[in-house]
Amino acid sequence: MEWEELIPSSAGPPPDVRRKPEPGGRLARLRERLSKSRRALRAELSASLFDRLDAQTWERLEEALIVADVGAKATAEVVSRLEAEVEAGEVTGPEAIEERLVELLAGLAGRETPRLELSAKPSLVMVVGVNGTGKTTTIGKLAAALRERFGLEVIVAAADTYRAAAIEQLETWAERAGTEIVRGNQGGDPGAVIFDAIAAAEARDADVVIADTAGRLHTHGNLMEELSKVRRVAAKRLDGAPHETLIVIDATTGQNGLRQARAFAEAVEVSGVVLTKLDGTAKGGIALAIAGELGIPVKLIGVGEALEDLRPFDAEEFARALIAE
Ligand SMILES: Nc1nc2c(ncn2[C@@H]2O[C@H](COP(=O)(O)OP(=O)(O)OP(=O)(O)O)[C@@H](O)[C@H]2O)c(=O)[nH]1
Ligand SMILES: [Mg+2]
Repeated sequence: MEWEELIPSSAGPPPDVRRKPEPGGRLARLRERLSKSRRALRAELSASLFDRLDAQTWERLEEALIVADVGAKATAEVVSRLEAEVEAGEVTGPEAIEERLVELLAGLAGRETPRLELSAKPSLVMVVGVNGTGKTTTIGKLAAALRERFGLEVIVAAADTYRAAAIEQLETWAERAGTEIVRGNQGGDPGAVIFDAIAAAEARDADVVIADTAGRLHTHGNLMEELSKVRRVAAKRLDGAPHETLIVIDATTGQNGLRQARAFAEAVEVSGVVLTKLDGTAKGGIALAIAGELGIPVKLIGVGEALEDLRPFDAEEFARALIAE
């Protein structure tokens, strides 16, 4: 999926947009980034798995999907459906079976194309999540993509006033992304920083404010309450804000990530998931199951530590990158 599909803007990208072609193509690069998950799947799902079809075939497929963290329920659904279709003669031949598997896996993530809602000016994007999941890094990458691909003026708000060095870290990313930063003082009120950032965006006619927030454990009641308070402050200050609330989940934490997302969704209305560190895990299958489990779409995925390692999530492309030879 292209960035332009994730963020449809009537104006379209500016003419001077810097398009970096991906060496070998997008799918090839995604495959390479997901190589750990691919390898884990391939261990079971060898090229010849669908050459001979018996009970063992389906067991091995099930095993492979479970190992890749597609989740027990989703795996059972996909495998029994595929088996039934094959037995009914609706799908025949190894290649067609593999193709149908890709389709069924992609279908787990739902049929709707995910969108980032940034049509208001300014729009506020709040980024939340447990400590160390990749919030600040994602903000840097997203700010760069919005600026470079859409010509949007972005202001990042250093509303993680809690962790030492958090402000400096965001400053470094803002510099890399070429965006402005609004900062408060360490230990200060995060709501006030967002308040100031919105005012700055209005004054400068900027398009998007992206607010970093302190990492917090989803089990920590006081901190979750603070987050919903920050959200209320933003909502009062700016119509419709926050326009997006993205929860950042570290893919390597597997099913625990689902628990985190549920708790955050209770405290603040979460509009999308960013799944990070997919390059460092064999559990990439969670990207496909997460939307069905949570009812919240995955909108972006992180596949590395560099500025360009964030991409719109496309379930079919993702399933293909995981499965297809
Ligand atoms: N491999 C890989 N590493 C990532 C990705 N996203 C973030 N990281 C790394 O994860 C670590 C934590 O990232 P941060 O952006 O600081 O995470 P955070 O959620 O802001 O952390 P706190 O502010 O402490 O809660 C850093 O070392 C990042 O480079 C990714 O997609 N892939
Ligand atoms: Mg951070």
